[in-house]
Amino acid sequence: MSVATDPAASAIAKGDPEVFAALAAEEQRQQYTIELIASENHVSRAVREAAGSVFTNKYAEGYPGRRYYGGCENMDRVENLARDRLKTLFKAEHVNVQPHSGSQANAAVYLAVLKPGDTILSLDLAHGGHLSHGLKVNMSGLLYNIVPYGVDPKTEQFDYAEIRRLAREHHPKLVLSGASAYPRTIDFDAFTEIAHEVGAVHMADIAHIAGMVAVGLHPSPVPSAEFVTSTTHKTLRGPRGGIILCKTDWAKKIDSRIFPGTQGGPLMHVITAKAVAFGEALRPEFKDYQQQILDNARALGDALTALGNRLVSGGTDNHLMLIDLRPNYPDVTGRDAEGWLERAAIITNKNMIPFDQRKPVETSGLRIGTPALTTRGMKQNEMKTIAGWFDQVLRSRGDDAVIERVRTDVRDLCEQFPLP
Ligand code: DSN
Repeated sequence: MSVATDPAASAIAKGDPEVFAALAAEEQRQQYTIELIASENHVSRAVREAAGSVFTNKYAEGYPGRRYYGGCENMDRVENLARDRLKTLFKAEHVNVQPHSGSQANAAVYLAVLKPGDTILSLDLAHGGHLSHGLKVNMSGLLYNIVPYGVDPKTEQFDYAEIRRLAREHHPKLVLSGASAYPRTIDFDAFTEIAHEVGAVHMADIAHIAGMVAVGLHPSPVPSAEFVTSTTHKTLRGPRGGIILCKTDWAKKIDSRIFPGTQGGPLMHVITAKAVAFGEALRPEFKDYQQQILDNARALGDALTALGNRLVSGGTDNHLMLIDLRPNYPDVTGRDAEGWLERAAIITNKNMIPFDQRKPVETSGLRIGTPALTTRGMKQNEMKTIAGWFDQVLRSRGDDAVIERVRTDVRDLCEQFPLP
């Protein structure tokens, strides 16, 4: 059994066989599946070591130099390293590395800027937005008045004139840019201009594209936006978690909205892993990695298009694409496609496409992306092969024999590209 965790050396294997069985099975699953979920990645051994380290044992409420517990000398060291590296990476004035997640980071910005009932202008979830940007049953939608913008029906891209019109009409206090399913370059400067024109602040959530922004392969919102939030585990390839970057004027307020505003003790083992990941992202190889993500996305998109697929907005500028299943596979829903592909060891997620007529549990689209496969060392040739398998599974409408054959081929390919 080729699992990364050696059973002979594993304390879990010795003391808790039930949990070890799940862990070993997950390592096998990750090794032998093609991970196309655009928001997932495989972190380095160093990041995993940090996330599983003794830093998990410690309370360190507060910030470096101002803690509410004794024994925090090494907590300060590692949090300062994470902060300094993150500031360098994004050329930010102030950073906070304590948010437990992207949603926590977003909540802290809302609480710093807004009062309940204030208006946020943000991307509609059905057009590629995120639940923490205003879903009715999320704290963002429960506490604030959400005015959604969508994409243009023809281009399926942002129409900045329309976003400006909405801002002038509704006078938001916060204009939110950023998305979880938008395949095109975002003009963050245009969002800042729109926000400032109506006296609002601009918050950019770059969770998906943070890796590309860090290396200059996507325009950065950091110079113009008051706030930039992100997760650390997508293209940035760190541990699961969140971060906030902001202008110096907002530093004190933001820090206080994280602790004690919305969180207690920081997850110091995760902050340690963030420090390691930011260190990795500062190395020149990280830019090569981001470029390869983009090259792979382009190759995958081109291969799928050559097979007759329609990509929302006609293509991709970043790491992800949205496939409109309707033209090539009539009557196949995103839910069907996700399920059949999973049986063939190709992992994707169903996703609404703009103006989707189907329900969110069904959908007419699939979202796929290349960060995880690129980490394993796959390149353009593998993307072409994967596009072919994708098409065979969907065209066969989940035929058992086709799925079995593709599953075997996927296993052979994965064998050649071990996890980090
Ligand atoms: N759930 C993430 C995604 O898949 O895009 C966003 O938080």
